[in-house]
Amino acid sequence: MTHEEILKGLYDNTLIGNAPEVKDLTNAGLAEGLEPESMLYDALIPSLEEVGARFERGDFFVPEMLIAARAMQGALDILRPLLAETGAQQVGTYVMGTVKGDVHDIGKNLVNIMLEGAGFTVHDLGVNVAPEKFIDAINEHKPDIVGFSAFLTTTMPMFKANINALEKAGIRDDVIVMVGGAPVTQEYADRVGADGYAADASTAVRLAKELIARRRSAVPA
Ligand code: B1M
Repeated sequence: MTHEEILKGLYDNTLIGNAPEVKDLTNAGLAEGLEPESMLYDALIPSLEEVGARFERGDFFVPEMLIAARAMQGALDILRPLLAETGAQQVGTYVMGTVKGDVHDIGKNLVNIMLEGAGFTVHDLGVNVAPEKFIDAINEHKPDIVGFSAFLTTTMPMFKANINALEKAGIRDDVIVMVGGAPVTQEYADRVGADGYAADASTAVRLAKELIARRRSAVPA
């Protein structure tokens, strides 16, 4: 199979949620020397974008979105160690979760993989994470950064609720707050008082490093 055929197969089979075929094609891609990043950004993510577009048009329903997501997760399980394999030095600690009311996790998981690859220790709290759970995890792990993911316009207000909870617990200034997720914008992040926003996983990693460096240089030795 050519690289183009594998990428097209990954796109088409993710779209219809054919998880076994997506797994086989991911393995075939690796065997044929395709870059993991290429499979991700040239096939798997565009396919999920098309799933979302079809859902919006009413051509797909929740079950179709779910099986497409499962097919994507299968590929991510195979690609995860390769995407994270950089041998980078430990650069910081990150607590991450999808906010309360929201069960989307593929984008969050991808950010986690890239953070781990860049040398972060990541404590992933999963999905539908209540503010108290973020606070407990911050108290336990003392991270440099806490990351809130939201993928629905109806769950984005949880950013503010989480930040309010951090303030109430007296730990807002102890941690950098980053936010992200498909509907989030820089303007929204600024409005809720987050310290950083990134539109995708690689920008999230770059920004996380920058924010930590800025904070460390601001603290007197
Ligand atoms: Co849902 N869903 N979904 N869904 N779903 C969306 C998000 C939607 C945009 C589809 C659409 O209408 N076009 C839409 C939201 C509309 C809106 O609010 N604006 C939507 C809806 C409406 C819903 C339901 C309400 C449907 C229903 O029940 N009627 C429901 C809600 C459930 C809930 O959470 N309470 C629902 C359910 C689901 C499934 C469970 C079926 C499934 C999720 C499975 C899973 O995640 N395990 C699902 C899926 C698969 C999608 C789409 C198709 C794909 C999401 C995805 O994984 N994208 C999605 C359409 C779309 O996004 N185009 C959609 C790929 C992923 C790599 O990208 O998530 O953007 P993304 O992550 C990026 C960046 O956002 C960023 O980096 C990531 C990697 O580059 N990023 C961060 C993420 N977190 C970050 C954190 C950071 C920084 C960057 O710092 C902390």
